[in-house]
Amino acid sequence: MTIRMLRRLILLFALASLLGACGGTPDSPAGAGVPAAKATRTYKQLVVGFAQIGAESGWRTANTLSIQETAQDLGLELKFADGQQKQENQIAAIRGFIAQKVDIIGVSPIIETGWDTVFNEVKAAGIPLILLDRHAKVPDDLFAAFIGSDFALEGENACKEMARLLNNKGAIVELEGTIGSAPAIDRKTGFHNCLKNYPDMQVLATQSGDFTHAKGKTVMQAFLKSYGNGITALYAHNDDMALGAIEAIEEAGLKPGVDIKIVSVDGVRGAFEAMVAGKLNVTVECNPLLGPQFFETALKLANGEAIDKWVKSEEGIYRQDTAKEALPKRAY
Ligand code: GYE
Repeated sequence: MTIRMLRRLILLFALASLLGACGGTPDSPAGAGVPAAKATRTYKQLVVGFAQIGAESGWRTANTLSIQETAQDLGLELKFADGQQKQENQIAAIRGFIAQKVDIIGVSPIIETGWDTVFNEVKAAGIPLILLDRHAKVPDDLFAAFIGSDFALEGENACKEMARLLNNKGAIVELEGTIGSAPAIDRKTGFHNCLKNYPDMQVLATQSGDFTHAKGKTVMQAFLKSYGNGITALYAHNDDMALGAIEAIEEAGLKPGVDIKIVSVDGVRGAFEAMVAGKLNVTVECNPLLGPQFFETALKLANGEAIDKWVKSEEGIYRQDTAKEALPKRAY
């Protein structure tokens, strides 16, 4: 074979392999019996459905914003459903996400019970489920991860703060969150368990204010009517109810934060303003900015990566003395 012939042969070979590379379908396997490697997903290829509770509090508004803004920043497709405080709406939204074949479903269950049927449907559809913020009473195999706070620890911390404010002695009224919800159940349990260490601190009454400002105010009015000056402190399961109660206390001619010491949970801006004004004593932080952790976990699940079953939030405790300095730095 001459050098010329050899050159031609090499050229022909190169051309043939180039044509082969261009002509194949992109999805065709590399060769018979060799499966195509599974591509790693990116955020831009992810479709996530999220069934939110509603808009009952400042915490919830901040939580929704965090989810929507993070989705936008990451460039993923978010299907967002507002449950308007109704479990049946959240269940219908989840069923809609299954029908739309989303990659991942997230839900913040309004109450702990009543989810088994729909969660089983999610499982049967092979879609990973993330519980965001609130957990549900279901078997462990029905959800992939829970992302959120330790509500019982928040209740315990609230009790310790209360003991410090009251010098271990006082009569407390308790504004409970939505009945049957994880934060209401655990914040109550954590608080009451810790109270056993303080025999001179009693809870006079517990009633639900459904986590809203308006109901916090009306229930506090009823507490004041029944117990009047006998109340030395208020424990509210969230800031919004405490802020409503502050109005009721002032309207009754008493000084919130002084005549009635107040400890609440969340750490929203309004609570910091009330602390600066001397009307609220302590807020135990509960972080609503869960968007980044939510989508990070969603992407890992879509790619079959290992994840933690409980992704915990990091939170602090804020008192009046540091409120002024902390206020400008608050993100919600
Ligand atoms: O504390 C309250 C909101 O589930 C942790 O829900 C959340 C709670 C939060 O309505 O303000």
